[in-house]
Amino acid sequence: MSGLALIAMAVSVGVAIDPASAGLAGPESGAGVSAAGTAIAPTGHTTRVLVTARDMHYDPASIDVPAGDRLVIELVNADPDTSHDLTFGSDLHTRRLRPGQHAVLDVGVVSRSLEGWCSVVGHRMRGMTLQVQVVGAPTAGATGTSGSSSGTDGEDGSTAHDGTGHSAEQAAPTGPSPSLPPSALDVDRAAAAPVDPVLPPLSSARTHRITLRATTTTLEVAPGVWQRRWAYNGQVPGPTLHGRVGDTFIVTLVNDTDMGHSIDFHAGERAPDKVMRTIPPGGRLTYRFTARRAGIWLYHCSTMPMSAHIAAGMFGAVVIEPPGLPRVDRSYLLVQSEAYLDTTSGTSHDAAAEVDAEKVSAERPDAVTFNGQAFQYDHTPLTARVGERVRIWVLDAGPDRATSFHVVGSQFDTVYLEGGYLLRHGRDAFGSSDAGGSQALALQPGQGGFVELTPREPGSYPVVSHIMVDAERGAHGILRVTP
Ligand SMILES: [Cu+2]
Repeated sequence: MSGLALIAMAVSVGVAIDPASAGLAGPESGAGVSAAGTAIAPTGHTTRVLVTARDMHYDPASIDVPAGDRLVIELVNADPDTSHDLTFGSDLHTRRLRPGQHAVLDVGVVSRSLEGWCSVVGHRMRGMTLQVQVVGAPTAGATGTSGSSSGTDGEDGSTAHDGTGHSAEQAAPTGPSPSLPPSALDVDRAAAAPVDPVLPPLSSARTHRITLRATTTTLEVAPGVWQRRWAYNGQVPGPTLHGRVGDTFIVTLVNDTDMGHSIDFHAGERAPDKVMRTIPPGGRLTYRFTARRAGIWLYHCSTMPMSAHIAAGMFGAVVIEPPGLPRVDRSYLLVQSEAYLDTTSGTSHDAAAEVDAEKVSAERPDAVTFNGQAFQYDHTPLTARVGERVRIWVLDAGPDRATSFHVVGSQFDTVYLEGGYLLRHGRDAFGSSDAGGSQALALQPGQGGFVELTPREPGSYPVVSHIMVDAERGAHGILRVTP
C-alpha cells in the first residue's frame, strides 16, 4: 500500500468527536494504521474509560487499549474551582469543562500510543498528561512496534498518522516559543492605549468599594505587539487602589473568564484560605481588608501556576499613604513586570496568544514593562517643570525580575522602601547630616516604595531599571522637564 493511500485512509477513518458539536459517529469501518505503517484491523470493540480531572492530574493517568479497539473517553472535571479539558492535538479535543461538567471524546480506532494533555495554560507543565498505551499490537517491520510512543516514522512518512488521522507528533511537548527579536520592540511607535502614569488622587472616603472582574483581553505589551492578557477589569496593571492607614477596602472579585482565578492583597492581613481561594468561571467572592500599615502593596492572582497568572497580567497596586505624607507637585506610579509572549503564530492583534507558561518557567521574558507596556513612556513621557518636586511610586510585580529604579541625570533626596524612609530630604534614619543622596531604589518582586527628586534643568531624563538588559527590554521611559 502506498504512503499516500495510507494517509487518505487514515484521515477517512478517524473522526474527532466533541459532544458539544457532534453526535457519536464512530470510525467503525476501515482499518487503523500502526506506528510502523501496518494496517490494524478494527476489532469492532469499544473501550470506554472514565477519566477524572482534578488537582492537576488525570485519574487514571494511563489507559491501556487493545490494538484495534475504538477508544471513547468520558472526561469529568472534578475540580471545584478551575477548568480543564483533554486534547490529543489540534482537532481531537474536548471543549473546556467547568467544574462538574463532563464530555465524551471519541478517540477512534487506536493503533499507536498517544499522549493527551490539558490545554489550559500551565496545566500540562504541571502534570496534566494522559498516556494511552496500545497493548497487543502486532510487531511490524524490522524496528517499529505498533503502539510505540516513540513515534518512529516510516520512510514514506505514512506513520505520521495514527488510526485517528491525527499526527502523533502533535503530542510532543513544544517547549518555549522563540524569543521576540529586540527590533520588534519599537521605541518610536506610539502605543494604541498608553496607561496614565499619574497616581489617582486620594479620595476622602474611608471605605472603598470596588469590583474587580477577571477578564481575558487583547492588549499591547509593546507598540504593535499584542497578547491575550488575563487582566483585572481588562487593564494591566489592574486598577490602583489609593487610601490611608485605617481605610477599609471591600473588593468583589468576579470571574468572567473560562478558567479559575483569585486575588491576594498584600495590603491586608487575612488568612488566605477563604478570601484568596480560586473561584471558578462565573464565580465571585468578597474580599474585605483594613489597611493597617502604609506602603505600596502588590495585589495579584494566586492561582497555580502563579508565575503564569501574574505574568499574564493579573496584578496591581494598593497605595496606602504614610501619615503626614507631604504634598508634591507631581505624583506618578510605575509598576514593573515582565511579559512572556507565545510567538508561535505571531504577535499581531489578531494572532495574539495567551502567556507562554513554559517561557515563564524558563525565565525568558520577551519584554520588561512599566505599567504593562514596554517603552510606552518614551513616546508619551512623564512630565514636570524645573524646580518641581516629583514623587514616583514604584512597585515590582515580577513575577520574577527585580528592579533597580533609576532616573538618569537626577538624584533622590527622599527614598521610601517597604514602609520606611531610607532617606528623607537627605537625612537617614540615624539623623545624620541632610546631605545624603540616592541613585537607585532596589526592589525585589513583591516590594515597593517611592523616590522624590527635583529636576534642576530642562531636558529628557530617562527613567529606567538599571538592570540594563531589562531597560533594553522596555523598562525604560522619559521624564520630560520643561522650564
Ligand atoms: Cu489568575
